[in-house]
Amino acid sequence: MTAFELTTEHIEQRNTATDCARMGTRIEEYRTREARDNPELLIRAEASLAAPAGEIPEIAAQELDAGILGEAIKRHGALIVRGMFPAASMATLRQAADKVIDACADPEADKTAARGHYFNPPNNLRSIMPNKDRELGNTRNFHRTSGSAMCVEAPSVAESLLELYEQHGLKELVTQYLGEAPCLSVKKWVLRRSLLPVAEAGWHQDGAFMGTDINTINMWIPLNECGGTTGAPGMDVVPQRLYGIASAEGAQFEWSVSDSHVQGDFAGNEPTAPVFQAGDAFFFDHLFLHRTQYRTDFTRTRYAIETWFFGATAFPKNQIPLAW
Ligand SMILES: O=C(O)CCC(=O)C(=O)O
Repeated sequence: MTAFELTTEHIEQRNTATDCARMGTRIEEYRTREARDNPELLIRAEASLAAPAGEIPEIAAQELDAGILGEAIKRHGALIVRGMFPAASMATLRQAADKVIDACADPEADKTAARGHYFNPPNNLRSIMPNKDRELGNTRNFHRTSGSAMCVEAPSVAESLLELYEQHGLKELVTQYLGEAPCLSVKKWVLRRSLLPVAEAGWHQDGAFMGTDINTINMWIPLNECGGTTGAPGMDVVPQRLYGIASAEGAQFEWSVSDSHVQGDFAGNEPTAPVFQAGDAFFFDHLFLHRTQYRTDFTRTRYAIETWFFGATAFPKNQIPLAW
């Protein structure tokens, strides 16, 4: 792996017009593309893969390769990679997340003069949404009230992230894991800054709203220490490979799973809340059951970046794929 560091200077020296045009092109490349019918799925129920209970495997960044990632995802649904990204890059990204999330909450941000490295959404963001203004407005509103923002709102930050990922071998890793080139997603590439107090979020599998005829891997990067009893929300997870979407019976949303179902139905794989450090990477797929960690005594904000990668021919169109 490389010693590449992402700095604020690096982001702010970028050409905002070029980055914006490039992000627009990445989105445009998938406008008329459809996923293949009946793609060969990476995850299929196989009795021989039944995993030992209760653990999410952890490795150091130097140990990571596509074989280890594939094995962990197939058997456990998830993998924690310790020390994937350097601390200084994570500090840069915390500052960038503050600026992007604040800009997205600012009603004046869309005025041309206020656009820049931390807010400069491509023009085709509205037209790429199936329900145009209504969908873009609802999506932005959801993020505004959740303390998050889509990376594509700030193409210079998004392009810097792609560079960071590439420098750390992610493009090759994800390509090998998916068995084809990856794409990313307008809707599921997100900067997050938790709001305090943390609201009780629904347990969910992303496949409940993405669909399941897809090949995916999410890389969730905490930008500061969180989880366990650190005082900042990490993730609550069910440490078990699932092969389908769990029942939404009794849950708040049709895509979520009730807490009593989660607490009662996974004997030997009870929910757990791992401790994460800035720069760890938490990989999981669309069948993995999780939620924002919930406790009533959080005192610290948590920053994170969620990046979903999909197979270039096995993607959920409703998440608005974009080319890498
Ligand atoms: O950051 C969080 O708390 C939630 C992230 C999440 O649900 C995801 O990455 O799918």
